[in-house]
Amino acid sequence: MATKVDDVEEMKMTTELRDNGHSYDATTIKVLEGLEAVRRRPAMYIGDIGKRGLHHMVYEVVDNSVDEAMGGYASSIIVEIDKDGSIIVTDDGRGIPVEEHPEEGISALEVVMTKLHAGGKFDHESYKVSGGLHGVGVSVVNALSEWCWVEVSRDGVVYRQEYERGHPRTQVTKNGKRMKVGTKTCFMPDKEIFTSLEFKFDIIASRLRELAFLNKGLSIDLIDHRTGQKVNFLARGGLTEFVKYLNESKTPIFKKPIHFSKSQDNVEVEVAIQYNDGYSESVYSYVNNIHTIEGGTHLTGFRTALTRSINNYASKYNLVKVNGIGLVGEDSREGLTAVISTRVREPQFEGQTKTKLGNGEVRGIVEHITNDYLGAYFEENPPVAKKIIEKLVAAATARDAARKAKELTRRKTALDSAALPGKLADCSLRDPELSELYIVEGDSAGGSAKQGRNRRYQAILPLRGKILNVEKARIDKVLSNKEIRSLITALGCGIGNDFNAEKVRYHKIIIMTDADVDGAHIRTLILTFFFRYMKPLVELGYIFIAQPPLYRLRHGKSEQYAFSDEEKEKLLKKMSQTGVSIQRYKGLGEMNPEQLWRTTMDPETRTLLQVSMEDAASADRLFSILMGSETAPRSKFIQENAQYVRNLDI
Ligand code: 0RA
Repeated sequence: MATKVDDVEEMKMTTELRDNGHSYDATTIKVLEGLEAVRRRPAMYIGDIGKRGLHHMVYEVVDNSVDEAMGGYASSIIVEIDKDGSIIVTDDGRGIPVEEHPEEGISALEVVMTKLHAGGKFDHESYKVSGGLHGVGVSVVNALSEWCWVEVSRDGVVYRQEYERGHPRTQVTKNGKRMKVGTKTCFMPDKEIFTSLEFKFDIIASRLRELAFLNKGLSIDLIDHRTGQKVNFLARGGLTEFVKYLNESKTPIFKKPIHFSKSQDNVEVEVAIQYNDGYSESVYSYVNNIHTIEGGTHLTGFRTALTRSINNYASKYNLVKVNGIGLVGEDSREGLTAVISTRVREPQFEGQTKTKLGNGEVRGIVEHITNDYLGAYFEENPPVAKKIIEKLVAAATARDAARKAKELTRRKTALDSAALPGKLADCSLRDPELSELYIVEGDSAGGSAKQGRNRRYQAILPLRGKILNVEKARIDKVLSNKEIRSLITALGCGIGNDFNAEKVRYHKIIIMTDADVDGAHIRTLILTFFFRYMKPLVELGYIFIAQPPLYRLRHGKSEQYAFSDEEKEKLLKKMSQTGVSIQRYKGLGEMNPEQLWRTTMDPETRTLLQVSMEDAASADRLFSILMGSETAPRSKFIQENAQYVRNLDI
């Protein structure tokens, strides 16, 4: 999420830039062969040519080493960011084969590095991913690198080959002796391709941490030679540790996560579960180490089995006594933190972002394994079972109250604009793709925004004061909060089980708060709401943060705005410094409608930060640390991340 200050900086992008990776005129698309195709249309292979795509290059190389580890051949991966900004990935696996490839007549290493989709040809047994962002093959990374080299240590010899923009620059040569085995790949992303070349330690670290949790016992080091920063990830407990990590700032209702793993019909299933005393659900599902954002058959199987096992136990021992209300799926997930990791031979990915598992057979397998295990577990651990059921009965009772509150909101939503909140100044266009909603802090700034906006496509919703902290409230309380109700009604997409992203009335939802500590807090509160209750809007990239200026510099008739202290200094130098008057904006309310439009709302001149969610698990944990009730993890987090949170009020 764009809550970290450094990420926010990185996410400065105009609409134009964002579209860059995909703006290919259909008439220019030819059938291209080999790596030239990759260089002509990089976005097709790695998603985009910005920050995200750049980091996918690292993941792609690391994934190959992880595959080797999953096969049981490697136990350590070292990722280094070198001083020059290149990446080095070293593993202790068998080494990429170097002998002549029977069909191609060249070294297998050269085939792997220079031919598209050659990656999995040697190894039918492994769980390689077909399609999607990962699994495109290391040749794609090579093609998009200014230079690249690989060293393979096998049979006591080091083999080496170098490449330039995907083409071999040397033969595969023997380069000395080494007793160790493994593969070392180094690449420098091509500045002709990427709009940004700077690797972020934190972004790479998040993915490596996730991989370490998902691959029990695999040691992954990250070393940044630019700064000397180092970290090692190793999770001997696998998903158990993942769940504990996610629950770090929450209060679990039993100590040891429930953890099991089993295979059936070539599908491996691993699950860890721990309930906490909070209200939100944090369930993360993976297929072959890929986060399935949209879920799929494995997740459905898990959910069905969880609700069934709990209900079975509860009715067997007569534990559910709330007016005959049984526990439904929604109740069984309150305060649930769980990770489901599956390994599937030929995964079919579906959905808008190709992150939804479609394989039908997986559902029954996960359901069966989960039912079997949980049934036995509850019988053997009655105190845990009772604690869970006690909590969920409370949830079911609250569900009743929530249903009433929700119906109120829904009835209003169902009506047309007559039922929209009174404070909303709607736009006249009805096409969501062209419509923008500004969520504005305070009535006075809301007033300026209403006057300054382009009313054709910009709607304004002022929110008064701080909205409810949804991290600390159950859904019934969330839904009875006036400010949140206005927001839900204005958006028109419902909430909870009725949520439907297709109904959202605006595809740009822009949070505009003051550039001070309070503003940062309100922004985080609103983001927490979106993250917990309307996550797909975040995933679809509909949530933005407006960037109001911090200073106005005036010199005679010329007027300039600065959005950071550095920018102010630069402008001061340019404007000759004498006779420049500087105004520091403390709030949006100090700008008149004209100024607000020009600096913060006019698509021609404004900068919007798009809130992205590369790493949902980390964002989840971040929100519970920032907004939850435990203070110890919060102070620890602030001490450790002082540089990132200086603008957040916590
Ligand atoms: C296929 C076969 C063998 C090794 C690998 C793939 C391999 C690929 C990568 C990519 C990064 N690190 C890797 N390590 C190993 C070995 C076949 C054999 O030795 O018999």
